[in-house]
Amino acid sequence: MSWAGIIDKYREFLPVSSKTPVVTLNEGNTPLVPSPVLSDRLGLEVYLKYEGLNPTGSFKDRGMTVAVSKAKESGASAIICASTGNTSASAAAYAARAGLRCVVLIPKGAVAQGKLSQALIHGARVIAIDGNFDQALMMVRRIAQTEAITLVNSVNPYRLEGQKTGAFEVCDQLGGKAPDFHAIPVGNAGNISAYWMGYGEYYEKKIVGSKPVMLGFQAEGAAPIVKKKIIKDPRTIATAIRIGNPASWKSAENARDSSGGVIDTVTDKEILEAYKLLADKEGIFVEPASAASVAGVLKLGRTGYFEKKLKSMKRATLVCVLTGHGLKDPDRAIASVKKPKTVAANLNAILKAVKL
Ligand code: AN7
Repeated sequence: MSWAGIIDKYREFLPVSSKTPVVTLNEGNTPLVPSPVLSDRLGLEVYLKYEGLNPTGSFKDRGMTVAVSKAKESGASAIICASTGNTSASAAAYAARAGLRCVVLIPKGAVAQGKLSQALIHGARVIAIDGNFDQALMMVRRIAQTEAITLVNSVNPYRLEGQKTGAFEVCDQLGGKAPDFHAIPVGNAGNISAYWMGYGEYYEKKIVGSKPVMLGFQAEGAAPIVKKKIIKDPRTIATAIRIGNPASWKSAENARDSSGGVIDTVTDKEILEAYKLLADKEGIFVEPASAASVAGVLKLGRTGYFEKKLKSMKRATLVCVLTGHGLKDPDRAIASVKKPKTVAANLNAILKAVKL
């Protein structure tokens, strides 16, 4: 078998041993797709790391295979997480495969349908709280302290260990080079921290000769890191990143500052424009949160950021992580387009409607 998941592929970089029971759905190995439209607009060589093609449709599977394998190794019988949706979908699937019970806390009414259906169909016990993600995270942290249940949010270090393999793959796919720029949406800030860790490890081991400039993007109404304060009531249509007090706040700042990068905001309007652009011009369907990385680099492009930064770099490469699949949030897609027209079942009416 050629690909058996990220633990099999990157074992030497991960905290596993021959005794660890590997719980995998063959996550990882996602395509790095060239983006002609963004390359043209930005004057860079742009690639899209399509993480929506992981087994449960988001990047969360990379961290979850490690967290759930380690939970099983430690003899746990149950896992718990708070989630804006994707973590719960992934936790539920890996728990099902591992034979563990799974409990998830979600903010009521703020999780996209695709994600909710995943958590439920995999048999997780789903509790909606009358509150937001930050409150849900606080609750599960408390529960995991006193109850016999393993927390699998990204405060569990095994999650970031698994997620750092995204950076390894990008470098491997670029032929043993790190990109010059790495753009990524920021919610709870685990993924930007994990990528920075991954690039750092490949650099330390001299597998690559440089590290990228890290570019993180938060939604305008949910941008605690940019605004340097906790947002009590975060708001954005990108529900995945509707987070006001990120768990990995400090390490995200470290990734930004050590790499000479930026963490900036994008408006919901900019997110939706990038979402449509990817679908219309590149044939790639992502959920709104994922489009934040693309919205962000387009914004930086408009302000001349790359030209200023690039004086010395020729043919610079930029990788945007597309964190989740568009099918996660079908309601948003339907709300963003014209509804299909119904016509009589006859050829004339159909041809008239098609307007060839
Ligand atoms: C599609 O599922 O926090 O900055 O509970 O689902 O590592 O949090 C999801 C986050 C970006 C932000 N894109 O990543 C959850 C959750 C998508 C996401 C993020 C999330 P982090």
